[in-house]
Amino acid sequence: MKLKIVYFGSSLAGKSTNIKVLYKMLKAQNLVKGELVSMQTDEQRTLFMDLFLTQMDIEGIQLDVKVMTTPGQFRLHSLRKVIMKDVDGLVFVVDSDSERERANFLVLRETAAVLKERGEDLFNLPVVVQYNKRDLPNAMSVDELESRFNPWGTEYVLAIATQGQGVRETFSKIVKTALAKRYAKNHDN
Ligand SMILES: Nc1nc2c(ncn2[C@@H]2O[C@H](COP(=O)(O)OP(=O)(O)OP(=O)(O)O)[C@@H](O)[C@H]2O)c(=O)[nH]1
Ligand SMILES: [Mg+2]
Repeated sequence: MKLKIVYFGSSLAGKSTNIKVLYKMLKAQNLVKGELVSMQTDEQRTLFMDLFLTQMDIEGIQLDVKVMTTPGQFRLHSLRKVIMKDVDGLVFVVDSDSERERANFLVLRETAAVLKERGEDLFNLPVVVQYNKRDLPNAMSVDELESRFNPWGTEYVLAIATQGQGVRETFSKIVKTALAKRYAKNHDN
């Protein structure tokens, strides 16, 4: 079975950090296939995407998961649309920095629009919300973040991606949620 998981969120929210840390963790367990591909500008901002493939065996069923990030910079709208093709599950990486509140909101709105252009409804897709940068002194409270950035009422994970905290948990949750949705889809006729 194949799954495509996309991490989205505002620029600098920590998407690439999540993917890099996750790649390392999974590689140490021999669960990745090939290299981590990252394309970034000189300022370390994602220009196109980050991508890697994992292969795992769950109860005898082989699961291939393609993990990707979108580029957060606003001008890269058309790339985000391409990357969302056939997505099975999304991780919304939210920057807890109170100064990034508007950036988080704008990316949520834009992602909904990008998916709508593809005929998909962001609010009906499997999503896990990750509140990243919990180490920042000016981090917004979880209650505030929940009321603004979790319109799905879905599970959330608190993370400090730079320290690896919450990274694996986020990934496990989205794989589980996306698989459950896929299973339900295949059995509802
Ligand atoms: N303090 C803190 N910094 C973090 C955390 N996660 C990521 N960062 C830092 O935030 C900056 C941006 O992280 P990236 O992972 O490159 O952000 P991105 O979402 O990929 O950004 P774009 O590629 O522009 O969309 C880097 O300097 C990271 O080291 C965290 O949990 N806490
Ligand atoms: Mg990036």
